[in-house]
Amino acid sequence: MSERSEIERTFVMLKPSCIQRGLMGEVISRFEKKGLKILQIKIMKMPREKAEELYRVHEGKPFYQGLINAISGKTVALMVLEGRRAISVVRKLIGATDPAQAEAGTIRGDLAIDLTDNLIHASDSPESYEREHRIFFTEEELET
Ligand code: 3AN
Repeated sequence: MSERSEIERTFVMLKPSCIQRGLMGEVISRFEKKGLKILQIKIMKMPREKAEELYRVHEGKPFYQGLINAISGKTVALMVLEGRRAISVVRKLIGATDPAQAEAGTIRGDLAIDLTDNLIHASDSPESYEREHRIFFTEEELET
C-alpha cells in the first residue's frame, strides 16, 4: 500500500476539563509534533442534542447520562486531523479509555485520572469518523 493511500482523517474533541485546565495547547502540540495536520478546529459551547448524537452508541449504558451532563453546555474544542493512518495514530497518542490504565507518555496517561472526564475523545474507526465529523462539520469546511 502506498503511503499516500494511507492518509486518513479523524475527529477529535477536547472535553471541557481540557479547556478549563488550560491543556488545549499541550494536547494540540502533541498532535502537531507527531506530524498530524489540523484541517479544522472549532471552539464552541456543546449543545445537549449534539452531545447526545455524538455518544448515541452509549445510550442506555450506566455512564451515559453522566457523560452527556459532563459536556453539555460547556466549552469544547472540536477538530478534524489528517495524516498517515491518523485514526489509529491518534488513538495511540491518546491512550486507553481509563486514564488510570493509560500508559505513561500518552495524553490520558500523562494528563488525566478520571474515567468519565478523560480529557479527550477521538474516533475509533473510519465508520465512527464518518458519523462523528458530520455532526459538527460541513464538507465545505473540510475542503483543502
Ligand atoms: P473512548 O473515549 O476511549 O473511545 P468509549 O467510546 O468506550 O471510550 O467511551 C466514551 C466515553 O465514555 C469515554 N471517553 C468516557 O468518558 C466514558 N466512559 C466509558 N466507559 C466508562 C465507564 N465505565 N464509566 C464512566 N465513563 C465511561
